[in-house]
Amino acid sequence: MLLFSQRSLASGKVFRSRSQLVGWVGGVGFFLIFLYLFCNSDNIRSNINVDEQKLRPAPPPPPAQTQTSTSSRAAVPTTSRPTPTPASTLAVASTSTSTISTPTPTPSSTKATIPKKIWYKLGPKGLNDHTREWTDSCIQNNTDYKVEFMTDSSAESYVRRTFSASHPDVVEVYFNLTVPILKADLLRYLLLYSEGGVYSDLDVSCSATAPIDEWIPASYRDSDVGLVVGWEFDVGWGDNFIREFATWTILSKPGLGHMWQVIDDIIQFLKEKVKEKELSGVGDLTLDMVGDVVDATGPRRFTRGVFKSLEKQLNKTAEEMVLSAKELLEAKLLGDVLILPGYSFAAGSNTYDEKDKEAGKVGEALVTHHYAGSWKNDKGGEMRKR
Ligand SMILES: *[C@@H]1O[C@H](CO)[C@@H](O)[C@H](O)[C@H]1NC(C)=O
Ligand SMILES: *[C@@H]1O[C@H](CO)[C@@H](O)[C@H](O)[C@H]1NC(C)=O
Ligand SMILES: CC(=O)N[C@H]1CO[C@H](CO)[C@@H](O)[C@@H]1O
Repeated sequence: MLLFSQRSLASGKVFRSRSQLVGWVGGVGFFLIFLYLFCNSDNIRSNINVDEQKLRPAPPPPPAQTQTSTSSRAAVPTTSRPTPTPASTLAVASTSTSTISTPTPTPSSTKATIPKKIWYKLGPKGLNDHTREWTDSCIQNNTDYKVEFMTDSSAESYVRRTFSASHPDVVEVYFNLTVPILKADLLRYLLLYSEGGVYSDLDVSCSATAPIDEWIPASYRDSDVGLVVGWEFDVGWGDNFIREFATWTILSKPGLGHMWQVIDDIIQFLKEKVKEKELSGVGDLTLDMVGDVVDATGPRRFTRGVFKSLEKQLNKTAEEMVLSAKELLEAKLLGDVLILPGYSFAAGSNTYDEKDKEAGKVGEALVTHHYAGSWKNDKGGEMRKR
């Protein structure tokens, strides 16, 4: 606005009469008011949305603490990095999958901050030397964070305790599911939805120089940040691939509508698969039947769900939001979702220009994902002994 009026003055118009001056000033005033309303219509809209969200009931109550598990040994991890999927296969990248269920009432975000708690999920074999070292790096460099290692059984108790009253269908799906990776994916979204905090896979190590409290850049610490995600693939792949958020590390406030969207989409997807394959329940689903895990419950499911939820919150299309948040060298806030650049959580799968590196525009890796992928067997992970 200031810039605009200075420019008008700078143009050095000469007014021959007072009425001409008044008329000109009035016209400019009108135009400025119009311009202001036009520019702010988005803000006005999102404020309305936020207020609507605040009127909605609270999320399920947080569960009581579960026990911390002791660990045993597991196989030495193998490393294999995924590559992004060509965009041509993804008609659904941005648009919604059909949602049959009625939307679950959830607030979009609360005034609360992201809880200082790190969540891990152990497989039946517990930790090994590698995962112990990696999880230690996060725990020891963030001593003010509580840490909880969920086990198969503590996770089931937690899901039952937390969601039985409000979402019995979710509990039923969780208990029936047998494929470990599908269960583990669903669990992380359920934990982040009900409890919030930092979810981390066991094969992730943390920077020793950037504590979690500093992962949100200083310029955003006063903003309403509900969810912090990092691009898994963003820079160095051209344009013809699907952008997705890493799910090995996610930070969230509890009760986010974005997270519920992801959960709801997964429940619908699994139920539809059961119908399509004419099974008796989700317990009969195998890894083969669900197709690509990345799409079913993993990073692309998560990314689509978050953008679908943001579409409703911000009245923008996923495409325009992705375009505004791609090839990031700095964090970008969309609504209450803070998207970190590829180098933050996935330095190994993003490549940057030398000149950007030299100019110091490429920041440090906050976490390193070691791609141990214990779920990458034909059963989708370590099976529990029944
Ligand atoms: C869960 O399993 C029970 C018992 O097999 C079955 O009756 C029910 O339909 C299943 N529910 C889902 C959602 O798969
Ligand atoms: C959302 O945006 C579209 C186009 O940008 C506009 O036509 C529509 O009226 C908007 N809806 C709301 C609820 O603001
Ligand atoms: C500053 C700090 O606490 N650094 C620790 C980060 O984690 C590594 C691995 O556990 C430790 O060796 C550092 O001392």
